[in-house]
Amino acid sequence: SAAVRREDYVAPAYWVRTVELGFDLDPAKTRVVNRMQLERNDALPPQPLRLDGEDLDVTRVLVNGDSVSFRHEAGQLVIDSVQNLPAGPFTLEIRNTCAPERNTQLSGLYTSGGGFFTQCEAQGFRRITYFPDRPDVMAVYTVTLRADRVRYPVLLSNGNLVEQAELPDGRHLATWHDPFPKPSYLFALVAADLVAREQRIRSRSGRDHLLQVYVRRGDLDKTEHAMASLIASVVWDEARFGLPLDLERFMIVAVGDFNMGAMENKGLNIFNTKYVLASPATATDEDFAGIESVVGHEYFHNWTGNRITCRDWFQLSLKEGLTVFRDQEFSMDMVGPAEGPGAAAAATARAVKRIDDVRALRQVQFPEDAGSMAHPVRPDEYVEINNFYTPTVYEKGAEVVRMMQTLVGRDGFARGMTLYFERHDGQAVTCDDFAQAIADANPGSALAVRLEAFKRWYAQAGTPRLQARGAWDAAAGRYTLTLQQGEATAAGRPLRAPMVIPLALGLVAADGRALPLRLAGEDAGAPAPLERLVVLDARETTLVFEGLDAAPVPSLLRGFSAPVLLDDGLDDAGLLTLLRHDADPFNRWEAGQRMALARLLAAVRAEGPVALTLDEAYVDAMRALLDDASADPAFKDRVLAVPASAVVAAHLSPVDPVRIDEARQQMNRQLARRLHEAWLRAWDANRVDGPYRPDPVSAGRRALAGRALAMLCLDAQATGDTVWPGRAYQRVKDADNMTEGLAALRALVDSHAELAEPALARFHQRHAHEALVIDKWFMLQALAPERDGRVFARAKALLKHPDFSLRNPNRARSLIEALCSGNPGAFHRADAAGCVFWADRVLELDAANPQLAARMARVMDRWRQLAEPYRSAAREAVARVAAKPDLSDDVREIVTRALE
Ligand code: DPP
Ligand code: ZN
Repeated sequence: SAAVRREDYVAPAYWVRTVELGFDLDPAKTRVVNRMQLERNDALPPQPLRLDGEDLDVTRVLVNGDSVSFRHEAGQLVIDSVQNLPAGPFTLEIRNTCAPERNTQLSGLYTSGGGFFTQCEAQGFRRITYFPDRPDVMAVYTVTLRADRVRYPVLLSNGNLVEQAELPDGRHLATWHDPFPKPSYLFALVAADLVAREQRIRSRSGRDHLLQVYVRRGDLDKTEHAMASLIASVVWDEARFGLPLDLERFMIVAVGDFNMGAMENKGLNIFNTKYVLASPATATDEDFAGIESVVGHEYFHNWTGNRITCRDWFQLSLKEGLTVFRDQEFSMDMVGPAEGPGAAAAATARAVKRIDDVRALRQVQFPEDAGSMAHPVRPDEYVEINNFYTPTVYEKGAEVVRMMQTLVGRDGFARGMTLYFERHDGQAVTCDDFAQAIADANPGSALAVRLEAFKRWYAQAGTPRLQARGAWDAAAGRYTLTLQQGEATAAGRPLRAPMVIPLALGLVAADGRALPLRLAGEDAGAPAPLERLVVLDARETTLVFEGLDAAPVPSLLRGFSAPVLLDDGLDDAGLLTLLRHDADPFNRWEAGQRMALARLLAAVRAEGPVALTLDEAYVDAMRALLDDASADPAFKDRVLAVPASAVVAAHLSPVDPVRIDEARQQMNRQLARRLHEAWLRAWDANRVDGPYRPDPVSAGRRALAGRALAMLCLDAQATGDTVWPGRAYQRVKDADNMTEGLAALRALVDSHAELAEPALARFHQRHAHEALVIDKWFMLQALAPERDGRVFARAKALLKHPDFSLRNPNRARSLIEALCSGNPGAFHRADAAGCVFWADRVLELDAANPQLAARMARVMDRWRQLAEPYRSAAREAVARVAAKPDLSDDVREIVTRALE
């Protein structure tokens, strides 16, 4: 189908006030009776009634009880006879059937593990029944489910349970009523054989609520953390934003086949098992953190997304950017407080969370901004909306909200949220409405006075570049900093207007002192702050700092105060000063990463075979940090991590992924060799005793110990040592938690140790019945550093493993996405076999699950930037996919844009 454009928005011609849905659930043929109360939108001239529908069989259409003639046109059911559609309220009844067991797209109503589940965002409801399937049509739903009592003992839908009854023939029914008007994308139903962990809570406002986490029998012992995360989310949203739980009953249901991470259906969140199930034996520290953040995310949607929703899908970031921001803040507050007692102690741990979020942004969103799918946070057009659930809409969208908070302050932002709900509760609105509310609640703020310019963050694609150059006048004690905004990364876009960039900064002396920041013209007698926020809104800004008694090193963009690519021109000496002394832990980390990046880039750019030799200065700095007993283990782990391939690639043109991979591997081997003694000490110092707990302190220690073990095994490969691989193998056998067991397995696999094979076999045998653990087993093999083509060959062979299935999204991602997008060094090959593999899988997947296929197709977004021979191989593969005649809209949009 054709592209949809944001500027073409028109209000709906008909409103739906109430919906009564009746389901006779049957895997082969489910019967749906859909009775709606409609009203013409009298702001528009009378026009035909159009309802969306996909893969449905319609049996009857009645208006006020009478049959009416209709036709099908472009995926819609159209009733032309406007005279039959009265101006006042009328009833429209549709009877249709659908086939859940044949629904491999996992959009709409489908079966998984013998139960029925739904996924309606963005446009799945039209695969259940005919409806104006757009988010600005909000209705009150009453849903009756009828199904076999034995096979489907649990029958759930949104809202509150109002009736349950036994039926003849071994069937039963349940009726649910959701009092909140909602768009169709928030509809959900579940009918399955499940059990629930339950918890009754009384919220701050004194209301009682029932919280439930539904899983398959046998998984109940893995629901404690999800429940704890849900309770923490309820408490946090009320404390931080004054937003209480508005439902008597809040349900989470886990399902093994799910395209997304989770879905915020009103009162009935449906989750990928990956973000619910966790026990120490099956889930890593990262999984525990992921569950906390996704449970939080979906819960927070209840206000930001459900109570106030999107007018149209171009506004997706209205709910997603804001809700990612909220879940990031939640996770950070769970680590420790931002202000008040305990804040100083929590600062580094909070910074580690920020570092992880920024790492993800740079690894995934920055490349998106620089590739064929680059789009603004609020896109202007789409062919398939599912393709726009992107890191730009989510993660960059969250950065935009974060900048608003930075510009108006934490309290000012909370006031803005309050005004947003005062104005728009119960409505479907736009990103403009949100920004306006935050600005209006903070008149005179740096945001309010530049609101129109600030909103370019919603409108312009690409990552803005910012260049900073300083000039030091020792005699005058004056430092002049010139900041210039360059062009953004998005390929082929017109020159953009300057962005509003909040720049948090400090100045650090070579001896480590934080220097006072007195701008020229300010009172020399008054105390000057040690950190400032400067708002850049012009192409060029000059800042003059006076009264300095030492040459400063600029520490810019502290805490990553804006999502830009900064070039500050700092040399090793400056970076070392920041790494050692910066008061901002984020920028300390950044300085260490920048030093590593410079060395990788030099090695990749040099002529001839890649030959990276780490210099003493860098090795000494890393050793000093590793041996610094006062430094936080999680922080050390993040500094010692070699920058990701995508981060290195962002600075290269053309991009040779194999050279990048080679340089990264050499760097890891040298860090392993040269810091051998320090890794031994880190291993010894970071043992975690006692029962497993996923708290950030023990997780940080495990992360660093895991890295030390990986380094010791890597070095053992070079020296012939067998002790460390032996220890790792022992740990695979008897670790009492998945974090340590998996880290040990990875240490063996990544170092290509001989013990990797038996370790993989043992691990598989031990966890054969835990699908989420077997996903890890596949993924770890697909992500191993390539050596002589062995990793690629193994990944290809794993396609035929009896546990592999393309139909299960988690499993497909764990092998295919991991190899194609997570392991560029193995995927890109001179013989083009990686690209052939990719094209085959995308075509295979597209026939069953276009959404998932389109996700995999994104691997080739940046093929144009590749060096030869990888570029030609990639182009050929993309062209082959594009040439397939009956491609889904999803994949077609991705490959067409890639070839444009
Ligand atoms: N399930 C997705 C999310 O929560 C889409 N809303 O972000
Ligand atoms: Zn979301």
